[in-house]
This record gives sequence, C-alpha cells and structure tokens, in this order.
Amino acid sequence: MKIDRAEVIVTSPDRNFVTLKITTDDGLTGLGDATLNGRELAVVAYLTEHVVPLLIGKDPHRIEDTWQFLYRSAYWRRGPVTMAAIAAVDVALWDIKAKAAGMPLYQLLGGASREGVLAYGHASGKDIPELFDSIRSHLDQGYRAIRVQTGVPGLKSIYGVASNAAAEGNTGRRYDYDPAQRADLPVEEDWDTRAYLRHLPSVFEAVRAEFGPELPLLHDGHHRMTPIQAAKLGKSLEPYDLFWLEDCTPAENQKALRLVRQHTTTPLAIGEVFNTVWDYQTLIEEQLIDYVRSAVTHTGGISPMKKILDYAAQYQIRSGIHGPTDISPVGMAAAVHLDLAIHNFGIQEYMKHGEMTNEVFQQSFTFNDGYLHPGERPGLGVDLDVDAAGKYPYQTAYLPFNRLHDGTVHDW
Ligand code: KDG
Ligand code: MG
Repeated sequence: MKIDRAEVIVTSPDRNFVTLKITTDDGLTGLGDATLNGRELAVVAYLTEHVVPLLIGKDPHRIEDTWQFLYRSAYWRRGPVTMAAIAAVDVALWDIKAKAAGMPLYQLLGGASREGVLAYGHASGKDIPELFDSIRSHLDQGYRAIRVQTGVPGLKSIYGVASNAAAEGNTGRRYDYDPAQRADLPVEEDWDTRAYLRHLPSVFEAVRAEFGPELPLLHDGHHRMTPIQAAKLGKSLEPYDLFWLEDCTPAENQKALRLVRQHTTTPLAIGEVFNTVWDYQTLIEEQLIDYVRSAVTHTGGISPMKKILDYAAQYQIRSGIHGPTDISPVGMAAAVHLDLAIHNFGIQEYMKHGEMTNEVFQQSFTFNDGYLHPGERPGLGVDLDVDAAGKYPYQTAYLPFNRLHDGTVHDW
C-alpha cells in the first residue's frame, strides 16, 4: 500500500478546523486534526508546503518511522505549528491502519481498559445564580463531572464565562460560547489576580453547598497566577475537594510547580499548550502534577501521546486530554480511542460541537450518561463531508488577551 494523495481541508462550520486527509492507492482514507486555534493557516502552510510532498508514495503502515522522519528531518524541532502538523499525519495514518485491520483504533492500542470514558463539561456564569443554572443544565445533559468558571466582581469579561465571552468587541458579531472566541482582531479582556483569589473560594463553597460533596468539580486558572498565588489558591480551595486545578501558572517554568506543590494537596493538571514530553520532564519525574492535559492534536499525535502517558503512569499521573471545541471531532475521536485503551486514564474534557460542525464531520463516538465511547467502526470512526466543508470558508480568528487595570498585558 502507498500514499497516493494528501489534502489539507480548511473549514469553518462553527469555528475554523484544519484537517489532513490521506488517501492510499487502494482507496483507504485517513483523517488527522491539525487545528491550532488562532494560528490555523500557519499549520496549513506547514503541511501543504513542507509535509504533503514528503508523504506521496510512502508506505502508510510505517507510522513510527514517518513520525521520526518528520520530527528529525525538519531539524527545527518542537513548537505548536510543527507538532500540530506532525500530529495530523500520525492520526491519519493510525486511522488508515485501523481501517486496513478492520478494527476500531482502540483495539490497535491494546483494546478497551474500561467500558466508557468519563467526560467533564464546562459550566459557567457571570454570577452564582447563572452558574447554578449552567451546572443544572450540564447535569441534565448527563455530565457527571463539571468544570466551574465564574465572573469576578469588578472584572468585565474573563476567560471561560459564557455570558461574558461574546467576542463582539471588534466585529459586532456574537457567537455561542466557546472558551476561545474568534474575532477579526484580538478582543481585550481585563484581569485582577487579587480580586480573583478573593472571590473563587466563595464560589466553590456555594457550589458544594448546593450540589453536595460527590460531584467532581474542576477549575481552570488559565496560566494567570504566579507560583505563590497559585499555592495560595490551591490551599484555599482544599475544603471543596476539587478534581483538579488546571494551569495554575504558565508552566514553561516547570520548577515553579515545586513551590505550588509544597503548599497544597489540591490536584494539579497542566499541559494544554505543551507539545512534547520534554515540556513535562520535571513535572512528571518530580510528581509535580497529577494530570497530563495535552491534546493529541497539539502534541504530535497518538504515538507520542501514548508514550507521554505511559511515562506518566510510572509516577501515578493520569490523563486529562484537552478537548474544547477547538479540537475538531477528528482530534476528539483520537483522544477517546486513546482514553479507552490506556490504563492510567483520568478524565476527558468534552464540549459538544455545534450542528454545523456535526454536519461536516460525521462521528461514531457517543456521549451517554456522562461517558464517551469511540464506537466500533473501523479506524477513528469519523468521516468528513467535503461538500459540506466547502460551504463554510475560513474566517480570521484571534484569541482574546488580557490587560491589567494599569494597561499591562497579562497572560490570558
Ligand atoms: O484555544 C484555546 C483553548 O483551547 C483553551 O482556552 C481552552 O483552556 C482551555 C480548556 O481548558 O479547555
Ligand atoms: Mg485549559
């Protein structure tokens, strides 16, 4: 079998998605997600100009060799653009291999280690009543684990709050909530860490009082604290028994997590902006985190994610694969196959995609009673309708950014 064609498909049903479609000479196709939110076209150029020409005529079964070749022959290693492009190839080749074997992909990864994959959804509100409504609505949809984000008194618009997050500032357009709004220019939000640290424990106190001690609750700090601020937050949230506190610091400085860890037993999750195992080396070896947050889509694909998670397993660190709506259904399916197969699964983030996205990507994975399952179709179980994709052309998309009250740019 040989690779006959590789096409890069850009579509924007509810938001932009970049998909690599590889076709073999005997007609098998494989899909890989290459969506890098806000920098989509950089990955498109990387794939079309530098990767696709190298794939034609190659044996699609040689997944590991292809991965090592793309990673090492580029000379310029790592980085989100490179690793998203390599991920798309890796996942598309796994899709082809599993279709050739006539099996759902999870079977090739070792088979099912569980019956379903616990998923968490995003509840949010500008205030407590709105947050409670959102939690109730998620519970009604079947979610059994909930991420909690709220507005902070005195701040106009912050990350993760649906009713605040209409990215209409520069365009007049309004989109349904997603945690990474698209806009023609970056939307400015405001931030005040001290106000946030004062407010958040009272939110979790209220949620526990209303919804009881059982429900797994998560929270995303979205990289905005210093180590000592993160330590303080982790400590103040301990009475509310969080499943995890995510991205409490910008974790490029892995050693900073030593300080956070010394002060709190709140479980920590990090890694959605990481691209390789090297970003985790200290965090894993020193057991400074509890959950690996990388996306299959941004970390070079299924092959390296499996290696990172196997490495993490030696330290009793579990998976918490990134799955907001900027991961396409192809990237989500890849994550769910991996989640089902690995032993050290923790939880899977899952925000439902919109109707237009589901029109473009037909998926076999299901969400029932709080659990995802990848389905039994051979391969990933996702098809892309090229005609439907063509109806939704690319739209310029920027993520928002933060400024402090004095005008200083801050991590978003
Ligand atoms: O594109 C940025 C989003 O993927 C990110 O803001 C979502 O932090 C996020 C999460 O935990 O889902
Ligand atoms: Mg996050």
